[in-house]
Amino acid sequence: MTASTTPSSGKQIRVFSGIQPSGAFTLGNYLGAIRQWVAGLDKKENFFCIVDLHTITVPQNPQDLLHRTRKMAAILIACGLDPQKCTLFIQSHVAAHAEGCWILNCVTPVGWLERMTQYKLKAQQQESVSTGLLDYPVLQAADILLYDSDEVPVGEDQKQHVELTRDIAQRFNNLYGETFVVPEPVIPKLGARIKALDDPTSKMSKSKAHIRLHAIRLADGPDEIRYVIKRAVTDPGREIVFSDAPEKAGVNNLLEIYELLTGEQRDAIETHFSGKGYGYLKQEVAEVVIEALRPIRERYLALIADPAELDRLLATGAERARAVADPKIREVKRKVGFIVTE
Ligand code: ATP
Ligand code: LTN
Repeated sequence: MTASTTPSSGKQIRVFSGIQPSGAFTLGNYLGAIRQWVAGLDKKENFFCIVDLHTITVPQNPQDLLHRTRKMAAILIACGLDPQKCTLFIQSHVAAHAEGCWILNCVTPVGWLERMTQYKLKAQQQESVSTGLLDYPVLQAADILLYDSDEVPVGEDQKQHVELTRDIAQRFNNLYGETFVVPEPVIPKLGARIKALDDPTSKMSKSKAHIRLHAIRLADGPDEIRYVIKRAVTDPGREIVFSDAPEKAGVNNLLEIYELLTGEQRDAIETHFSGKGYGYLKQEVAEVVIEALRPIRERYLALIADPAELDRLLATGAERARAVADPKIREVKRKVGFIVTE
């Protein structure tokens, strides 16, 4: 495998992405994000962060958060993020993220944050909106910019935050001189938005994965997967075709999952299901999902059984992340006029 390099500097392309330990990892996270992360492992220099600081922007139970953070690490490794080939770490283990966020806050107009779609959506769902929830995209900008990241692979829903990161980087560079690489969002053409099984008009979401019929969770066993897919919302029609029509969203979602996991062409898939009923489609999709998740689930169960080893892997990841983020935050502090002693 040849390494990918940037045209301007010839250095290896650096990739950064993050995921919240906000619930049970879903098939949407896997197909929309993690598969792409794994695919880039041998070609680029990769940093992947479990963003616990982002997660507390909405209320969390501390014990649950702790377990979910370890589980997230185990699942990411089980999906193929080999800690030998990438830097996998927990955001709160690298203090520069919070420090960077503060400094970037001071160059970010509040109006930019009030416009963010995710903020508006999540704020509506809260009784009381924390300052952290509004500030969420600035912390995300700090994550990305501290590593001089060239590419940020994310699902469609995060494009606006990466664009805001670009605006913040450019503003800082204009105010204080060239400091940050302006990153590009990288969004998969397929799988960017896997829909909820209980409501195909909305996205499948980790934080709603406790609702049984909402999502496939990556650690689900075969019986649960069959149960949930069998009850996926479809439409009263019969046609099994890829379609953008709103009423076909449920069938289209199942077909996209099938397409992503089998790698078959769309016309071949439509021929395969032609004349068949939705019951048959659901059975077939369930079997494909079960087979795809089986090895991931087995690796996950082995990893989660050894929390001390997981913590060791994460400590090594944090050390490697600090080796990049700490010199960068010192550069940023010097630029804004702070006395930097080390
Ligand atoms: P939450 O429900 O807490 O917002 P989430 O499931 O949306 O969680 P995130 O941690 O916000 O997950 O995102 C992790 C990655 O997974 C991001 O790159 C995001 O774009 C991607 N992703 C999340 N949901 C989907 C989905 N339904 N389809 C495709 N990609 C998704
Ligand atoms: N907001 C993102 C998670 C996230 C992230 C990042 C993604 C936090 N920091 C940096 C990419 C780069 C989400 O909810 N998916």
